[in-house]
Amino acid sequence: MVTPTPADKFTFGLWTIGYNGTDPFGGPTRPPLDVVHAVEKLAEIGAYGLTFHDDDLFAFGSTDAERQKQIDRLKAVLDSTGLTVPMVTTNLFSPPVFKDGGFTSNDRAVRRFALRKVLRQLELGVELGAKTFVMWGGREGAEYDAAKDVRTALERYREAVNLLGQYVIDKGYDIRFAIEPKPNEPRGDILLPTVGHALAFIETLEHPELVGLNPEVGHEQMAGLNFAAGIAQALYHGKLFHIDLNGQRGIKYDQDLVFGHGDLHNAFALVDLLENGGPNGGPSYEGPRHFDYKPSRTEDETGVWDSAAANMRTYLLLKERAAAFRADPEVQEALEAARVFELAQPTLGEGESYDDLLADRSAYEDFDADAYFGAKGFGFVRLQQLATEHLLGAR
Ligand code: ASC
Ligand code: MN
Ligand code: MN
Ligand code: MN
Repeated sequence: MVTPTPADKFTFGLWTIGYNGTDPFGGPTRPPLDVVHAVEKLAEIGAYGLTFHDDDLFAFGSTDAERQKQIDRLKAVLDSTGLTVPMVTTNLFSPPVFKDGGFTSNDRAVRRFALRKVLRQLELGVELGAKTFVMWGGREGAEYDAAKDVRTALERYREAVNLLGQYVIDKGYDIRFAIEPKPNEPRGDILLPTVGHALAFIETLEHPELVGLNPEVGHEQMAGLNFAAGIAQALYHGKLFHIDLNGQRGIKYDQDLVFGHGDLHNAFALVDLLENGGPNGGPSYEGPRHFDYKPSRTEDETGVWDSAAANMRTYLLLKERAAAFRADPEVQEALEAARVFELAQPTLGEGESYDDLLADRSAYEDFDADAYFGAKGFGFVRLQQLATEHLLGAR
């Protein structure tokens, strides 16, 4: 049950297992990881797919021949292992040309170059069968208020995403876009910093149906937000197109720890939501469970594969615990007592108008607000303790 198989749809970024340990204070602690070896190892440990930025596979500035050679090597190992590429993305953050962003750089030539780089990677993604194209705008932002006209930058962002949407419509491609919010790092402040900001932006697009979200656990937690709650809202709006799972411990730099090596309670709530759909049902997520983590720079290659396996094992353990939580009769009774199911009941009766509500004396004039809940509680703490005991394997 906790042995991953491709049916679990676990995917990894090539940049995750390929992270060589470079951070702002030190260079690499591990040698480069070749893509063929990476895909073979991922297949061995039970993963379903690989994702990548263009520059993860072929270095920025590669000749067409060098680029094609790497694509051919990738295709061959995908064939021999059966691994898939369900998502691709573009690096618009590492090359110095993107130091003020890609789609929203103040410099127009950079913006045009960024769009060409994205279109090229989009073509490759479609060729490899990817269904999602992620856009993480890590450099789209600023350190200084005077340096970036945010409203105009959003207009350029919109122009770029509209162009991409029109492109896939005209070409008839079966691929959708997923915006990945992040509040800061590497920029002091990043545009579309949270799930909520991105949801509002998407509604302004010419083809909002083509664009959803790729929320990352740590990115929302860097903003002090509840990730599982953000995912519930993304699902509610039909915008959970993809997901980046990892671990983060509070409001600090982007840690990209192994999934669960952070707020484990919230990871439990998240897996319960993704796998069981929430106590009152609702739209569900069927896409890949994608890990965007970084094996810590303290680890050697064995540690890299141990950490990759740890992501999947923790997810499956949480899935097992969440199923036991939902199946526990005492939990069902506690949910009932906490009125969690009552929330599914509309506030107005069928066909009831505001006039009917205004005429209902029991709703207001005769409603004793002080007495109503004075003596009785909801029992939310008991419910959370039951969740905690299931999470701990104590029930
Ligand atoms: C992505 C993505 C991120 C960043 C980061 C690069 O595509 O989802 O969070 O790039 O992992 O280091
Ligand atoms: Mn991150
Ligand atoms: Mn990510
Ligand atoms: Mn990341």
